[in-house]
Amino acid sequence: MRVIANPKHAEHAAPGEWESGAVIPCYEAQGRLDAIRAALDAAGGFTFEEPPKLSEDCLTGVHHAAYVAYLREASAEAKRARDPAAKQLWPTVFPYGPNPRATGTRALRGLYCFDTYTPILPGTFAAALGGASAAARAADLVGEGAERAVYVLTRPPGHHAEPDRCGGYCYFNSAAVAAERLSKRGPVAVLDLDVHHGNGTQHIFYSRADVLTVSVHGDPAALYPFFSGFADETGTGAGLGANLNVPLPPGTGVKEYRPALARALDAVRAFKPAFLVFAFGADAHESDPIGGFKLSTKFYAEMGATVRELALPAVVVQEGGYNLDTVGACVAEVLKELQG
Ligand code: Q9C
Ligand code: ZN
Repeated sequence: MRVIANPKHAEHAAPGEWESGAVIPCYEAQGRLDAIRAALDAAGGFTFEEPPKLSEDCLTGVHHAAYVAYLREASAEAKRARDPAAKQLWPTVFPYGPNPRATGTRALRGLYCFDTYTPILPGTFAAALGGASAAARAADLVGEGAERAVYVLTRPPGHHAEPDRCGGYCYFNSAAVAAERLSKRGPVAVLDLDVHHGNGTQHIFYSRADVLTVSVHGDPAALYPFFSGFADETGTGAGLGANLNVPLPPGTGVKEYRPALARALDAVRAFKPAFLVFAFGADAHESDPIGGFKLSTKFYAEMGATVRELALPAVVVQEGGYNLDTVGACVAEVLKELQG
């Protein structure tokens, strides 16, 4: 299988993350990508390449131009700064009140971000654009029919990124970039099996009838991103009926996940898409430090085989998965079976 790797991922590495008043090591670390790559190397049958060019054009239709410009300029500002504190831009205050006015830099930090997990660092823009560009390349290869399945090896992840906000370690929504690109050629289904709800992807396509978004995830009453991912979110306007959320309780294991996955795949089949975008996270694995689900490594092979039964040309985009000792095996199992 061809793997399009984000050449710039290492330029983004958060020094820590803020949790309940303390700074802890950031789960979304550079080593994640190295671990996945090592596992695919060991498995064999994967070839690695970079996207031919990095271009902001692929973000059109996915992210607002003002947000893209903000992320570009804020990253450049962090790069120019000499004071170490000014090399990390963290939001502290978020919009409030009936008429929030964001003019100064501190307001903009909160305007374009929805949580405290997602700082802007000197290399954030380049790393995020590298992932989006890799996803665009993969979509073109699959869309042209040159490949049946292509894997996008990238970090930071993307599925929490909203049209005009970063959050959840995500800046540009690479899966949405692939889906938007493919949607020019036919209807697309996005299947999101990261343990967290793909709020950004849902939002980006919420009113569109030509892109189905389906997500199986931890119940947002108990798990990040908390504010969306509920079962009654089904789309709006022309997109009504083209969004499916399957929330599952904390502690979900294979027995409960299997029928939820079957339901998600039935919805994909019923939509009759021409293409699949598979937003894949390994953070539903039993060893994941933040997911709270209990899927086994063996089940990841079953997941790949089940998705393969859809028989759809597919772009697989890497999302979460935070145990450096197991994330590689999960990815390798899924991709080996998906490939057949
Ligand atoms: N105590 C993705 O998996 N919350 N994002 C972490 C840890 C943020 C996850 C809390 C989780 C974001 C792409
Ligand atoms: Zn996740």
